[in-house]
Amino acid sequence: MDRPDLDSLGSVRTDWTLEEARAIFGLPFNDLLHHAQRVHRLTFDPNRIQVSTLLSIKTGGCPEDCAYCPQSVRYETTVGRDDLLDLDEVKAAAQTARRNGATRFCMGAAYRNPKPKQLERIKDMVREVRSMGLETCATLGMLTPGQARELKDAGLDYYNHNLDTSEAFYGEIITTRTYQDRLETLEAVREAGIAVCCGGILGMGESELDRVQLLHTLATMPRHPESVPINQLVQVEGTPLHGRPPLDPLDLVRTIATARLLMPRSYLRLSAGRTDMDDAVQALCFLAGANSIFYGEKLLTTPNPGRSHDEALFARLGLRREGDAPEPVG
Ligand code: SAM
Ligand code: DTB
Ligand code: SF4
Repeated sequence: MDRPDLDSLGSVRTDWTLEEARAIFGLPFNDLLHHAQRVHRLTFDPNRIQVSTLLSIKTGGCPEDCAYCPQSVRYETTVGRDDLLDLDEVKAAAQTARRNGATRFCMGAAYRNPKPKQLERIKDMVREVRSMGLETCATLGMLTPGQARELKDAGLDYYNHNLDTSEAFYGEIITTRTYQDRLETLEAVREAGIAVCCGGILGMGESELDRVQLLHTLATMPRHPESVPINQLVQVEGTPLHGRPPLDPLDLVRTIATARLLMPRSYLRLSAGRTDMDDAVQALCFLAGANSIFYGEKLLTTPNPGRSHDEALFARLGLRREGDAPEPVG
């Protein structure tokens, strides 16, 4: 197996071989964490966490068949079907998010792809949120190159579009759009000059190799995504993936550490699934290089640890939010 020179880890490379990625993933846990934390410190303040807030601007009724998702029309879940929110509702939610210390506001819609009229309204939301001094992010499904340019012109900073898993496992999870469709949307986003937020989900029944392949695909893109969300599957009753065996928390930590080494300058977001993780596991994820979370009581449709819980955790770990003033000295 190609074994990378561990002391040279830390430079940005897009030519990783799959064997190198596997070798990193398979390191003894303590070596892996040591190098991940060492490399993390080359770029980032290890005690700072970026905080984003999510809002579902269009919930439920999605025609796609993503087997993890409670918003698909194909599965019977408790998620209803709402219309696209009004601009005022989005504005109010963004104001609350900003007051609570978020620096980025991410708007999610249960679309396969946005229609022209929907995109017009979403562009107004982007302009409004940006004028409030927040970074903007959206996740709306597939985009054409023209739609990506329109969003960029409206002031969109980030677009979230996940590969979710390896190309090999993908067909077990989604049949209504292909891996290639996803890569094309990501290319359109990159070409438009919007920062890319792209990651995946762990705990869907994928193998260790699938996890390494997902990271390898991300780390061999012509440019690494600026932001990489690592979600733990939130098991929702009524979805096909409900009842999957739970993810081993150490596998989550190992995946984050590998992502940190393969993509040294990307933000790694410990995304969905934190309500099922205890604080010690989250602390290990931060040690492995995770440096962003979603803040607030809710993700899109499922719960997230409350603000007071996260503030207490940050205090216990001596972590500070990006954008907050540094600790006074003396
Ligand atoms: N509909 C758009 C799309 O799929 O591209 C945007 C919203 S979709 C809910 C955004 C991402 O949320 C998905 O790609 C998936 O990675 C993540 N997600 C959805 N349901 C999840 C679940 N139950 N557990 C973990 N992550 C989930
Ligand atoms: C991402 O990777 N995770 C977020 C965000 N991007 C849009 C979504 C998580 C959704 C979890 C299930 C739900 O709340 O519906
Ligand atoms: Fe629709 Fe997105 Fe859910 Fe898939 S993940 S069913 S595309 S909302």
